[in-house]
Amino acid sequence: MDTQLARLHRGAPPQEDSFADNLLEGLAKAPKEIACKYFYDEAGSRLFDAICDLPEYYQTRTETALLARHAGEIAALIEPGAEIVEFGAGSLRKARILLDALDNPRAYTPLDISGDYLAGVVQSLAAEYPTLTLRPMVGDFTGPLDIPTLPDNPRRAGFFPGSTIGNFRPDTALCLLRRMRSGLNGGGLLIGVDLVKDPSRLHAAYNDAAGVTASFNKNLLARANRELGADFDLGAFAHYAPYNAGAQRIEMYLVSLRRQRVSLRGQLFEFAQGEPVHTEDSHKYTIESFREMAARAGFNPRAVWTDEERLFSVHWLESR
Ligand code: AVJ
Repeated sequence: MDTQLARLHRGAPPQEDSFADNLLEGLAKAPKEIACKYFYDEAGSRLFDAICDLPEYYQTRTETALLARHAGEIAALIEPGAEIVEFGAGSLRKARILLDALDNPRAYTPLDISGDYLAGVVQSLAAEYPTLTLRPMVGDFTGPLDIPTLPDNPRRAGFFPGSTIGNFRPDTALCLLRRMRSGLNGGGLLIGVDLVKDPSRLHAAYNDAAGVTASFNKNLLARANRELGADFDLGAFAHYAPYNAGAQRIEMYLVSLRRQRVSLRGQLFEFAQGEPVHTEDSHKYTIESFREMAARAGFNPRAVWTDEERLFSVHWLESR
């Protein structure tokens, strides 16, 4: 399917092929790390869906409710006939809420590193939205964005829900927002951002009682075993996800419970007892701090919607 999909970056292989490279590189670093974009293979995506349904994980249901509640207002801001560019084809549920509310959307252009995932998205939407042009593009949206313009040059609107922006360090997030802004050709960006709140609430969301987030984290090791023939002992690593209040972010690690050696593609990697592997950051913002960053990226922060408890925010940023 990959070969039939348009590529976001000419010549570059889809990022799903580079898990091995990232792992070999990241495990040779001190401190060790694995990039969080590799969580989402089929098993990982299923685990993430399970996270979204957890009682402790307020983000998905809060954002979905915000989108549904304010869909009319959002549609008016986006204007009729728009091309929606989604950065990372995430939940079809959110995309549908948006597409259903919009006045005569012209095209839906989901960008994702997984060609298989995009194929499924297109298949689900094609029959439902017969007049919508579907333009899936496989590639890493953190790279250059060369999205060809449609012949009738519709106005673009970016869609970046799920607080994925929180996975990037603030300086990188700023660069990414700048890039998105230029890729949108003057169109605005609808973006979901998780908010700073009581640390115990944040802690619970990443340390759920059922252990789903722990399985999600350890899926990186399981994936390495499945795809690359590594021999990680999943029982010999602990999920550890503290809230760093100074940096306003959740940090996720896999911590080696004993001194051990893991073999991967003919290389041996040593883990000391207690040694962490960093797997994810999830930055939290205040409404004000996020609007400030968006302004520094060249956007004009317009509307913002939040829930009664101020758990999550959805922002409409205009280009200026
Ligand atoms: C999808 C990146 C928003 O940071 O909350 C969930 C991923 N990691 N539980 C997040 C995640 C652990 C999630 N994002």
